[in-house]
Amino acid sequence: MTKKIKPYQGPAGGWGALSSTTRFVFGSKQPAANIRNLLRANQVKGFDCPGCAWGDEQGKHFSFCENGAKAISWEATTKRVTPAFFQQHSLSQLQRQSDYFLEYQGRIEQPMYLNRETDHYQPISWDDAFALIGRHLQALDHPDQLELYTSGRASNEAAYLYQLFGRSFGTNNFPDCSNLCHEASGVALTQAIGVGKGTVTLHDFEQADAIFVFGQNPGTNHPRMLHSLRNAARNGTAIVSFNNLKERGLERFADPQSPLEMLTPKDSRISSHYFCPRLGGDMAVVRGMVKQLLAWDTAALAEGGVGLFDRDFIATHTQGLEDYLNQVQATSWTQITEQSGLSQEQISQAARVYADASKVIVTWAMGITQHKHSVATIREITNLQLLCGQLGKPGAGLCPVRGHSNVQGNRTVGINERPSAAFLDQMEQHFKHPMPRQPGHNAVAAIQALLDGNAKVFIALGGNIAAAAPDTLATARALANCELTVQISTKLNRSHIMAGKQALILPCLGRTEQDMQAGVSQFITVEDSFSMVHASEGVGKPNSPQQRSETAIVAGIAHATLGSQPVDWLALSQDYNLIRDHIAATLPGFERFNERLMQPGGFYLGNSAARYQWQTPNGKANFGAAPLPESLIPQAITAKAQGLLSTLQTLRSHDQYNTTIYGMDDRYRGVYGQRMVLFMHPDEIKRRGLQEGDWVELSTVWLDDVERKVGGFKVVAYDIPPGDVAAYYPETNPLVPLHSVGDGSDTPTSKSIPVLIRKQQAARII
Ligand SMILES: Nc1nc2c(c(=O)[nH]1)N[C@H]1C(S)=C(S)[C@@H](COP(=O)(O)OP(=O)(O)OC[C@H]3O[C@@H](n4cnc5c(=O)[nH]c(N)nc54)[C@H](O)[C@@H]3O)O[C@H]1N2
Ligand SMILES: Nc1nc2c(c(=O)[nH]1)N[C@H]1C(S)=C(S)[C@@H](COP(=O)(O)OP(=O)(O)OC[C@H]3O[C@@H](n4cnc5c(=O)[nH]c(N)nc54)[C@H](O)[C@@H]3O)O[C@H]1N2
Ligand SMILES: [Mo]
Repeated sequence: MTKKIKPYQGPAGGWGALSSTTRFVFGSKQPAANIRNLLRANQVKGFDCPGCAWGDEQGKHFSFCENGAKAISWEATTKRVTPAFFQQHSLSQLQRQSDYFLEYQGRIEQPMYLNRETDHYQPISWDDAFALIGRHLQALDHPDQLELYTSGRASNEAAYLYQLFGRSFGTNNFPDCSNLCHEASGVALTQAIGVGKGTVTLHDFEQADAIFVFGQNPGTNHPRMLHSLRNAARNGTAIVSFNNLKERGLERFADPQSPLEMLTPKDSRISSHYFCPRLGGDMAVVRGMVKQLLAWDTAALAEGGVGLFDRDFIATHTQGLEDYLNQVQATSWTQITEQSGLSQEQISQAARVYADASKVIVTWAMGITQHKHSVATIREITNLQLLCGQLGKPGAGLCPVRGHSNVQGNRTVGINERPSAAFLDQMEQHFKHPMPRQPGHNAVAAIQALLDGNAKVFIALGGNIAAAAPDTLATARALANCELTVQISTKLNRSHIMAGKQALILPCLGRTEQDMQAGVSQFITVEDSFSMVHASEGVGKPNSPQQRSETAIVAGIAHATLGSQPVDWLALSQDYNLIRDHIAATLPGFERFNERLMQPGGFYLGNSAARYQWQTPNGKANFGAAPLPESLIPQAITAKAQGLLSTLQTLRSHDQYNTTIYGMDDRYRGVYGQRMVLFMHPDEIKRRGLQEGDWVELSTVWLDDVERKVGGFKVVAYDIPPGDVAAYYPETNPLVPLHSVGDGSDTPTSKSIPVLIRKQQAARII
């Protein structure tokens, strides 16, 4: 593997994407199976691509992208992690291997139990594994000593059964990947508009006059979104991007599925305007836009015009305008420009585009949600949209672009540590079983509970908490403290290695594989970012006859723990229609669930805010009137730092899916054959007496005295605001303090970590 840095010149997509897709699909041992799989991705009959949560365009013959192809081919490998593999590799040996090595070994073949005496995983039967879990859970002093983690790939059916199991057992401890991801969006939108989801549908993207994209890298993480953006750009829609980095996918894109575009990539522009604010500067950007709009509105009114704001909408639907506008007036341009890193002129330019558009969509992702003031930032974005009535009409609205393909569905069906009383009442009535009322643990609280010894058993329905969670060393200690850790997984990962005193790996089927129960092929359902619920049915032959569906595994655990209370778990796992009937009986919007799934493309769950029904305590859409944060990095930290502080964002490369590393390239950022790089502005490199290519170590400055340090990063000069730096996740997770979290969301602040950078003599991983 050659390591090099070579800036990328072409559009996103294009020949690079085509050749990478081809390499992935044909380079594996089973190209025919990969092609068959890809042709069934995101089709009416077929499976939902496990890549991302972007919506499906109906009627398209191909509906996958380069990174979807990677996700599908990666899952559909013929390679297997067998008992012989575990005999060869002790746990201590596996601990020294990279994340790439672990996942690359293939699919886990059969259930495995960690024998601490031999330091090796060894086979265990399904029945014995379930019985072991049942014994542990029955021995707990309190149901809240159990933590039930979920990653957003789980189906609605598996997730529903999982939450029913947890609640029937007596706990609301449902930490999940959302807590590390879009939690702030859910919190802010629920406060403001009464529903924690986006208000737009895919169709709205065709009708918008302007689309504002904040803190998101769709070229890598939601490549199918580029089709929507490209089509919109061609139709004259203004696309205004705010990103700390110049991401190629937001600049230019050529559709690898269009021969014409590939040969004549003339009109590949995506963004009409591209601004690079400082990390965490977006709240100030939006505040500035509103300040400018307010000035224009006031001037227009003074001249006898109608003004810019939608006064009818505001009067009928909202509360809190006056406090908010007072807050806007009290915010100075000096503070706005300092905090955002953009000039007043740049912000006014963005405001002009906004004012000129009659229909505006705002989208965002992790660049917005993983900061201390993320909830306030999303409230600010919502304020902007409310002021101009940009919600609930075609071509306008709010669009948090979700991560995992079914993360939104998991939440909808009850993976929530703070369920509503109405949901619990309904569950209680339907299942005639008491449901716990005390709030449960989110991801950070669960890790803390494990550290404190207040929780003892950790079960994970997918994901890789050991690598995905912040403060890697603390998380490792938390997992090691467990009496039992259980990982329901497709592939080997860090969480199997950073295990509890006793540990199980339970291998499951993936989304792409056929799931036979009682002789009948089952389908599952998922919900995308646009609240579309649809069926997904795997087509591939399972990689091993020993792997079971997630639903069957959850049912097995529940049966071993609770017998047949309050439902016959095993019967439900034999026929997923029965689970959907329970969903229909307990969740609003799922009436006649099985029947409505028969519509091609599924059905729209609806969004109350898009219908102007505000499910907030005061029955209105609410403006938020938070001041800008005093400073982006807490002053106590700046005071404590002895040296030149930088703000680090931790982000994804083009060749990874969260903690799954497919390869060592990040093509659009010009990085090849390596991941241990630190992107820095050339002036910053100089200011620190460094040079490109130097090796550095990073250490976090935080309020406690814990040393958080990683080393072996190579300095790469990059177009990034001075003072901000960027490096890949999960290598940098040891730097994120467990309790450095978003206000009101508890999401780790993975996009703004105060760090010191020191030169190292040679590359050395600490
Ligand atoms: N191929 C692939 N697809 C994926 C994933 C994957 O890992 N690989 N992950 C899935 C998941 S779970 C998720 S949540 C999504 C993640 O999708 P993204 O949110 O696109 O993921 P990140 O790589 O974290 O990128 C954050 C982007 O925000 C920018 N940014 C960071 N901080 C700021 C800021 O303060 N302000 C502004 N304006 N910009 C900022 C960064 O430069 C970067 O472009 O993708 C999903 N899809
Ligand atoms: N520093 C930093 N940390 C972050 C982030 C960041 O930007 N920076 N992003 C955060 C975000 S947005 C998220 S969503 C989390 C992700 O956190 P997780 O969802 O916990 O992690 P993933 O890497 O997506 O999980 C990958 C593992 O899932 C298993 N898997 C894959 N497919 C399936 C399946 O179909 N079923 C089951 N049961 N298992 C399967 C495989 O074993 C694989 O190893 O990470 C968060 N952590
Ligand atoms: Mo995510």
